[in-house]
Amino acid sequence: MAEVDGQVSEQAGAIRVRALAAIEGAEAMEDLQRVEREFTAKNGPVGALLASIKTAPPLERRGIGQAVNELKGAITCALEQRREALAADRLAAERRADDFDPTLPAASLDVGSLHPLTHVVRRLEEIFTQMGYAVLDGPEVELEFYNFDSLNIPGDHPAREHFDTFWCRSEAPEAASARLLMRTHTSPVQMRALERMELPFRAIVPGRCFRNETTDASHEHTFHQMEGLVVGEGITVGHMMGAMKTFLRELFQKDLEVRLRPGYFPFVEPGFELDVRCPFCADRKTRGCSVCKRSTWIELCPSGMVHPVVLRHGGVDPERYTGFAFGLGLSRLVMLRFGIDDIRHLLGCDLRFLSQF
Ligand code: FA5
Repeated sequence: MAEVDGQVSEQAGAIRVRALAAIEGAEAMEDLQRVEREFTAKNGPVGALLASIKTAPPLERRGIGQAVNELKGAITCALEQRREALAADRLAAERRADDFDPTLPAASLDVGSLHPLTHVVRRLEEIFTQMGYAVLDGPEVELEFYNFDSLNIPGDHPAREHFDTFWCRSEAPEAASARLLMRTHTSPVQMRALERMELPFRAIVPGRCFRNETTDASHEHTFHQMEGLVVGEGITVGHMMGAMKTFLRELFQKDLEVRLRPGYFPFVEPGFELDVRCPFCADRKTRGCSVCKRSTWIELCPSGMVHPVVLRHGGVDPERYTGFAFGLGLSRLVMLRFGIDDIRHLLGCDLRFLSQF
């Protein structure tokens, strides 16, 4: 062990005696904090001793470092013991006080809870990962190319009118399709997945979308969707129906009928509207309720077989591979699951609403 310079060791001993006496003499937490600051601050006595290392001969430096560490350890230990003793004294004094009533209920803690959207997203992720799906993410500020063009919706396509878009302003002039927008749906992640994922694959994409729409009880400018995409050899509409039935059975804990109606989206062919038998009145004798507007069916999501043009844009050979995609209205599914009658509650940040979950 390196030899400690006698003077340093004397100084360390003196600081230790002073520090321990000051700690022992602290009558309250505030005094103890002051003593702690005084001795452990960089410009305090321990700090000064440590700084002397810089000017000490090389052979003595290790010894000085060791002496300072021991000193720090002794001070920390004494501080800790005094802190515990003061806390115990304070508690004992409170218990002795006349107004201490141990039968009073404890002060309530404000405990947070999960947002209803988080509940449903976590459950859906659990269900779909059990079915072998990957959970993907994509940018909310998206390129026009991914949101529209790559999905077979070029600039002059009338389907663009369906998506009321928030465009991002930019100082620099952009090339066509390099313009930025707030994604209007989770479908752009379809193209990003096709570009990156190894085939075959199954994926879901829960996420926020934005539309420049007038809001009402079932429309928000900011809402959630969950995209689903499965691509491989021999994938058919039958596989899509199977996946939807399975996830609905898991989510609602009962077998629910689904049906397809024709639907149109430029990035699927054929395209469908997928409906589900209303989970709230399917079992009852009197069919129809306010949730399904007395029809016993609820519109669940648009869906379809991925258009060959989209597969080609993603570098996938449509002669060999097929796939299905769906775009679940997640916000509306959450409303259905928890009986919420106005979508604006979801992102309204009202604690009276949120604390119910
Ligand atoms: C689409 O967004 C397509 N990308 C869905 C798709 C994916 C089709 C894959 C085919 C294949 P649509 O605009 O219909 O489709 O929106 C899908 C769902 O999002 C709707 O059924 C609805 O539940 C929800 N949604 C749409 N706009 C809003 C809004 N303003 N507020 C709340 N939910 C909305």
